[in-house]
Amino acid sequence: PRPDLLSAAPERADALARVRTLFEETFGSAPDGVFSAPGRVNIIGEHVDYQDGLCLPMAISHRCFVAAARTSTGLLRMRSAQAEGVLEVPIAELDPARAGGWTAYVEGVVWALAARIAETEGTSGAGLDLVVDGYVPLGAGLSSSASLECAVAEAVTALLDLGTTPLERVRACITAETDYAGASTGGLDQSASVLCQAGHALLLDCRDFSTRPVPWDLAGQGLALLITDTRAEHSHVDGEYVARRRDSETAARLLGVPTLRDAEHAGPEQLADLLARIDDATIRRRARHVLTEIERVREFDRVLASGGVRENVARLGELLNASHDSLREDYEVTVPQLDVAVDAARAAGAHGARMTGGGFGGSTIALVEADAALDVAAAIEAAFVEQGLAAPVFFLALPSAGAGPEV
Ligand code: GAF
Repeated sequence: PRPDLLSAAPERADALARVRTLFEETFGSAPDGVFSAPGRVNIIGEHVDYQDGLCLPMAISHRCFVAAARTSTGLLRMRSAQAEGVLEVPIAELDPARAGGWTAYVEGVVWALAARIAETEGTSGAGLDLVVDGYVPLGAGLSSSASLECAVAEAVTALLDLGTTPLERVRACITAETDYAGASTGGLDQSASVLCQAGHALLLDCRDFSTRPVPWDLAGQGLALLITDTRAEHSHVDGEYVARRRDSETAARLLGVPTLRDAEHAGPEQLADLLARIDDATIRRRARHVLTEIERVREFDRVLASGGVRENVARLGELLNASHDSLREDYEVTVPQLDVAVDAARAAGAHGARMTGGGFGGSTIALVEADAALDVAAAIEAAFVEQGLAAPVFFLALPSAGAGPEV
């Protein structure tokens, strides 16, 4: 085994020191506070959030850190450890039409909270200086943009005394992503980044964003969730994600329901009858993915509640596999890198493996025996070499806390 195959998130203390130092170098004084929010993996429940479905994400240990101070300049001044220069915009002039690059995810959150800021601050001309430092790999399907939005929402709420609830912050971050940054996503990522709890997965009902923490102690049961960042970069602003979303909306329309979540069916026979009402074969397959995926989340949750991961590892693995196969065949959002990683993990003895996140690149997860994680990673790496693909990066998914202030 090669322990160096597994990458780790930086030590929290080092990350804090780095973002504080960059803030002082940039703005000449210490920040009022540092805030952070995690990336996520979705364990199961993929491409169902925008159809009011059920998802089961968990926060990972990679986080975005934001050092911030309140000012009286009326300006939003922003610097990133991952980009050049300090960018600034008067808060009163924030406008989706000017959105571009990484600052859209910062501006969008402040813009989404503008009414709240006006209520609290009136026209007092409050401003914010922010330095962001993200450790969630970009474009890896691990929600780097949500981690940035959610860390900013924590900072804005705390420093401007907005008193928002966690759910209001989730909604502000979703608005930032969809209406300001222009990525028409479904809310899974922002909900996970704000609401996840350490040691738990989060059962998320996207109908109303209600949640229930689900104990998820893999390490205590000799198991691990291996993340493979395939390094095939993806983006949600691109056409394919939007096209799938449109297909699912078409399916709901053809079935005469507001969302596919409303297309209730009691079992496989009723599901077949329901799907037979859709003539277009592609739209029918899209609907089949969403409807069966929601059922898989229900079953995953039931199985977990009935006795934990270890006792049910075979069935949970089957559900992960079925989720991936449905995303590959019916929803068509995988790419060769994702399929190679999943196939290699399964062949190397993983209980189950699937892509996680939006697809078209990004990452996979594999449920493995803890003492086999390195061997599974090595097998995936070897498969990538054999296929002439760029080397992937491996992490363990350790269930971490949601967004909040750093002490
Ligand atoms: C991306 C989106 F941002 C989420 O809203 C969700 O649709 C996911 O893809 C697929 O489950 O992460």
